[in-house]
Amino acid sequence: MEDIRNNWTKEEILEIYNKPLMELLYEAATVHRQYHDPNTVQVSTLLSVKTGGCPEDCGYCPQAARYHTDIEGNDLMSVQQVKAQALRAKSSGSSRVCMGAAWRNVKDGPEFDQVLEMVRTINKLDMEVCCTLGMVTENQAKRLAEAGLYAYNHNLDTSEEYYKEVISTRGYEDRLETIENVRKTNVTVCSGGIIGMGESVEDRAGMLVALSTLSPQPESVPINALVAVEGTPMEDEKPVEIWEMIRMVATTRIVMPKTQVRLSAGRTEMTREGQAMCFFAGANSIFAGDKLLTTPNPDVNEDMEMFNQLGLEPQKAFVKAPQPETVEAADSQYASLGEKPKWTRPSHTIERNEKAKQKAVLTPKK
Ligand code: SAM
Ligand code: DTB
Ligand code: SF4
Repeated sequence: MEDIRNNWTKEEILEIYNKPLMELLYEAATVHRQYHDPNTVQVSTLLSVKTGGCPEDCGYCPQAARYHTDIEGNDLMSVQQVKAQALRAKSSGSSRVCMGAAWRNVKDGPEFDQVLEMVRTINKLDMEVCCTLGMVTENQAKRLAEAGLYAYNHNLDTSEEYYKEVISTRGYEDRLETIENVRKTNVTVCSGGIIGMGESVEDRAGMLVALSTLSPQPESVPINALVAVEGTPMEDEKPVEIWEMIRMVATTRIVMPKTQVRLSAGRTEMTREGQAMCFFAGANSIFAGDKLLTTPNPDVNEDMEMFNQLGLEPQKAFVKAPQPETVEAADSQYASLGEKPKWTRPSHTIERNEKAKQKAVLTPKK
């Protein structure tokens, strides 16, 4: 029953997205049941291991140093701190820890070595380990794989066309190249995007074309609703309507049937009924814990109550792919190459990003 298509066109995807809602839901739920247990939802916990001070200009991101948001920046956490948080996440029902760093790209050196040790430590707790550290080279991806990394998150965020309206400090091709580098290892790929950034429905479909034509398709696709943070260029974007989220989840499910579709940022604004419709439409993963990276997320107890009401069970670790082995640092085959990769720097002007930057210059940080 392998009928995964890697040739979806934008027109086909738009046709799915715009179907009458009841048709769309029925179709998505039917596909969902062919490939997944509809009563199981994978639960991940996010851990911001290095927060704020990022050199990039991503228009949605509170961690970009050039905008003034009131988040608290932090240097890289210690391995012991990460271990303690991972144990807490495990005891509250999470099967995966996703470690995020506010970096443009990974740099070989002591900080990356420390992240590799975090990966080894969490894999030894028998939890799936995911990292999202910005762009990575092939050698860096291999070193992460060797440490026992289960997944690497690197979002395409939107369509190639709209990307130029969101970020000027890197190109879409950098994102695709990083995903290719991860694909050269056994680490699974997690890549998705954000809706509610002022993009058109065509851009949403364009992003789904880019993701669904990857071969193989990403094992996991997070769908985020923009969290409009004060001080960022997108602070005034209006909230995403639940119907848009449901349509996006359902369309993602239909074009990427085997993928875990994650209902990601934005759940604090959704009712339980709204989230239930997203699960019906094929979402089968969430981030749990009262914080995403820097912004709020529903309380774990509330989520557990919702799971009980809906009869949902958290997915066990390593049911979709086997647990990787961890190679200790001393036995590593892949030395640090001290690479200085040439990721692109388009540096075109994005008006709203410039405005937010100017505003930050005029209003010094509290
Ligand atoms: N610095 C790395 C990178 O950009 O790849 C990893 C961390 S970055 C915060 C991970 C992802 O979080 C982004 O690609 C974006 O999709 C998501 N994100 C960041 N800020 C967001 C916001 N305000 N609302 C929704 N999603 C957001
Ligand atoms: C993803 O797609 N969403 C997560 C995770 N991958 C890294 C991050 C959401 C961040 C929301 C804004 C914040 O909390 O800073
Ligand atoms: Fe930096 Fe990632 Fe935020 Fe962009 S999304 S500013 S790269 S932390």
